[in-house]
Formats: sequence, structure tokens, C-alpha cells
Amino acid sequence: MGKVSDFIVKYLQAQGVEHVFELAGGMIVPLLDSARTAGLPLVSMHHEQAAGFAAEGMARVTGVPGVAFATSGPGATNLLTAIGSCYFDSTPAVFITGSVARNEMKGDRSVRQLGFQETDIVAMAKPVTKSAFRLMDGEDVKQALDVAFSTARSGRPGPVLIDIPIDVQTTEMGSDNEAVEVDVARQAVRPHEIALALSALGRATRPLVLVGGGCAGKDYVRMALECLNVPVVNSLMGTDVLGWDHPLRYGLIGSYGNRWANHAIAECDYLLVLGSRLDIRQTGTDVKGFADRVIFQVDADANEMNQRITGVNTICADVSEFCRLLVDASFPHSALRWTNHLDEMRAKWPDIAELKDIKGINPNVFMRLLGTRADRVAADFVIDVGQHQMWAAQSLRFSTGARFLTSGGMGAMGFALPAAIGAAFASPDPVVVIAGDGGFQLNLQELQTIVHHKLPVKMVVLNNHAHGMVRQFQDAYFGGRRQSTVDGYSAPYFPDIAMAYGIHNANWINRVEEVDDGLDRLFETKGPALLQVDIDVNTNVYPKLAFGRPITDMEPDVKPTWMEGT
Ligand SMILES: Cc1ncc(C[n+]2csc(CCOP(=O)(O)OP(=O)(O)O)c2C)c(N)n1
Ligand SMILES: [Mg+2]
Repeated sequence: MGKVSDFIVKYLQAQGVEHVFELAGGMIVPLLDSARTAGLPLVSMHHEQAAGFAAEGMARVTGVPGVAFATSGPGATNLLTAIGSCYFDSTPAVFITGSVARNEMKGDRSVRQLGFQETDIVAMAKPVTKSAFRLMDGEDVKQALDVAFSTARSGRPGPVLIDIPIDVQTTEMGSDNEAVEVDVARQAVRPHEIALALSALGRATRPLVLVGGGCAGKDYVRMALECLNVPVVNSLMGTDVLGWDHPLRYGLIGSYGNRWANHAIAECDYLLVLGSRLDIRQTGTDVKGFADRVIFQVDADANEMNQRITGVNTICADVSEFCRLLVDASFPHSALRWTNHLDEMRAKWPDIAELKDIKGINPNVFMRLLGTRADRVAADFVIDVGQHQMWAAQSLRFSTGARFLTSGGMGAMGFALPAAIGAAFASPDPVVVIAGDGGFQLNLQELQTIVHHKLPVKMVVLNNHAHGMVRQFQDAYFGGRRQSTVDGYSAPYFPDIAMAYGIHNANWINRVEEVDDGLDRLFETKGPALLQVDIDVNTNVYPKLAFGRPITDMEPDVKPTWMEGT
């Protein structure tokens, strides 16, 4: 029958796991060895956080739970940021950590450690997982994996952590444990809920749909939206539900939302929220305006509804299932006056004209050009955290079907490069990384993984020589004292770094006239390439919701009344 570690690997293969991301360590050597024997490809990363993000990137593209292995102690703790990212952004993943042998565990002894690197990762991971547990008996391995995979995928997806002592991994298994397909419980949709949502829509003259992360990568959602024929706005996590040019798409709402999209949400008389939790970054703090319209919210997680915005008609269901039924039940809605009005607002306030007196390359304009260029090679996008993320969400032009992956709830700098590695293993098409000079330095070491596997990752580093988003915050609320964002902070010349790793297609631009050429060079070779794009340090992201005010009041025209809490 073999060892527990052999069984685990076979089980992963049966689940459709095609790659496991890891960084070696003594306590996971049995798993690495079994994977090698069974032909399950391992991707050796250079930081466990990066292994976790790569697993997340892969899961978001494939829908199959991402898997990463890490050793005990620092290996396991290094995973935590990525585990949290999967938790907040509802990404299915199974993290497996190795730990010290059972006879080296401190148990109830009042010492800090007994075994070398002994660390209670289960307790640490509990608040950022759907389930975290230690497998103490090899005979329970099948049950443990069944629980892990069904928990990760069912309801609102998320991460699970299993910690396995090394001597459990090497236990010879007595009974025959056949790996089977795991059943995933999906919440049913009650037909009368759809009927209610549709009849209220029938009465609306200014209807709107808000799509969020719960819709990303789900084909039924797009089909349902097209059946409804209602204008659609998105949260950051729902950016890629419809392509930029899709006739129903009216852009990003929220803190850095497109101006017309925030007006659309303020003015609508009916709002159907699909897979979005209406958090503070989407609605602002002043939510009084949300009281006077009909809201239906569909979400897999009942706890997320009727929280900050109340009086919502809630439908606790799998969004994809809801949309599948909607396709059969709905009929196209017509609201020509309303869509004309939205079109007029969009024409009046173009995203590429928000930044006045710009010196050098306008990042909103750049995002449009980058998207158009990347579309020709059917690229997906993985975006880091900062100003560049918001410029991308406001202005990146891409087709329906392209993915826009970013770290939403955790907002983890350093996400993009490793998550792009996961996305690159999941699909043959190129992956475009959009990162800032700050965040790119958090997982820079993964350039080696990209080179090692010759991955078609196209890296765009928007270099404003600053932790720009925090710099903008300091300028707004701390008298422009740019401590640790500009003062005391620096970034290297990234093309030289790329070259040192063996990425020879590495270029730099800082003038408007160089943009086309720079983009051509980025895509002219098949393999990895880097383009550093210098942006003036003082460039802000606008419009920006004026904190404490209604969603339509946006900086720089209106000043905030509160300091933002996020
Ligand atoms: C791991 C982590 N540390 C700190 C932060 C706080 N933070 C948010 S945006 C940002 C600045 C990012 O700088 P950069 O990557 O250069 O992007 P820019 O805003 O300049 O486009 C910082 C420090 C964070 N989100 N994540
Ligand atoms: Mg920066």
C-alpha cells in the first residue's frame, strides 16, 4: 500500500492538482520524495510566501485548489501571508506543512520548543483558514484529505492547512485507502428568490449590477449578465468579469473607482450585488445613500450580508448556480435613457484625463496601451498592491476572458510576481505582471524561478521611486512628510537585476514617445521580459473617494472629512 506520503501525492493527483509549489526542508522530504516517484511536478520556489502565492495564482486560474508544501518552523510561518490572502479573497487552497516527529513534540511541557523548529503553525493558521489541523495518525489520512478538499471548495471557498509530523508521513499504511473524487456541497438557489429579484428589476428604471470576486472566472455570470442586459459595475476583485470593451461594463467603483461608476451606483434605483461584500473600500464610510434603493445581494457567505449596508434582500447561494438559473429565467431589460446617461458621464469624465499637469508618462494612458498590446497575445494580468494597482483597475484595457488577479482583502505587496508564476503554470499564454518598485522588491528572488522554468512572464515595473500609495496618504494627511516612502526609501535599476538573473529582454522607458517601442520589446520575445516604466514621484491616483463623504464626492475636487481607516 505504501507510505502516507505516497497516498497524499496520489490523492492530490486524483484531485486534478497538476503542480505543487514548495521550498524544501527536512520535515517535508518524504512528501517531496513521494511526489518525485509518482511524477507529480514540484515547483521549487525561493521563499515559502512565494510558494503560497503561486498556489493561489494557480487556483484562481484553474479553480482546482492550489497546493503548497513547507517545512516546519520558518517554512510554515513564511506561508502565513499567502494563506491569509487565500482566506480573504476566497481562493480554494490546501497547504501542507511538515512538522517534527510526534515524540519530539513538546505537548504540555512548559518549554518553548522540544523539537528543532517546532512551531504551533496550526494555532497560528486558525484565524486565516477555513480549517487547520494536525494529522496525528496515518490511518486517518484519507479522511483528513477529504475534509481538506471539500472544505476548501465548498460554500465560500478558502484555504485549509494540514500539519503532518514527519513520522506520520513515513508511516506504512495498513488498510487500503482509495483516493476518490470529493463531493463539493453547493448551496441551492430557491426559484422564488430569482423570481423576486427579477420582478423588482422589472420595475426599475435605473438598474445596475455590481460584480465582485465571487464572480471571477465563472462563465455563467457573463452569460447571465448578457441575458439581463443591465449595466454592470465591478469591485476591484470583479475587474475581469467583463472585458474592458464589453458594452455592459461601466467600470470600477469604490475608493479609487471610475468617477462615472461611482455616480452610477449612487444614482441607481435597483442594485443586484453578485459575489461582492460591499466593504468600506467599495462604498466609502457614508452609506446613507444606499438606503433609498432596492438591493438584492447574492453571496455564498451569509455572514457578509446586511452588515454595513442594511435592508438588503439576501440570497445565500453559489453565484455561479444563481446565474445559471438566471440565464433560463431572465429576459433582456431595456433602460435606454439610463444607459445613455451613463455613457454621457463616462464621456464627460474620461479616466485618462483625471490626472492634470502630469510630468512624463501618464499611468492611466499607459494602462490602456499595455492592455491593448497584451491582448494581442491573449495575456492574463497579475497586479501587485499600490497606486499601479489602482491605475490598472481604472484603465487597463483587456478582452473578456483575460484574468485580472490581485491581492484584494490582504492587499499583500509582493503578491504579483509569485502569483504570476502559478498563473503561468496554469495556462500556456503569457502572463503580465504589473508591479510597483516597492512591491516588486518583496519577492524579487522569484525571478530565478521564472528563469529556471523559462516562463512567459512579462514584468512591468511602474517605478515612481516611492511607496507611492502611502506617499499619497502622507501628502494628504501628514503634511507631505514622506518618511519611509520617499525619504529613506530607494529602488534599484530593475533591468540590471533582471539581466543578473539571465533575463536579457530588460528595458527602461521614461518618456511618452518611448511607450510604444517599450511595449513592442516586452512582447517581441516569447520568454520572460521586463520593462521598467518611470513615473513622476508626485503622480497621484485620482479620482479618489473623499473619505467620510458620499461615494460621488471624489478628490481632488472634494476634500475628505475623515482620515481613511484602511
Ligand atoms: C506586505 C505589505 N507591506 C506594506 C503594505 C503597505 N503598502 C500599501 S501600498 C504600499 C506602497 C507600494 O509601493 P509600490 O510597490 O512602489 O507601489 P506604488 O504605490 O508606488 O505604485 C505600501 C507600503 C502592504 N500593502 N503590504
Ligand atoms: Mg512605487
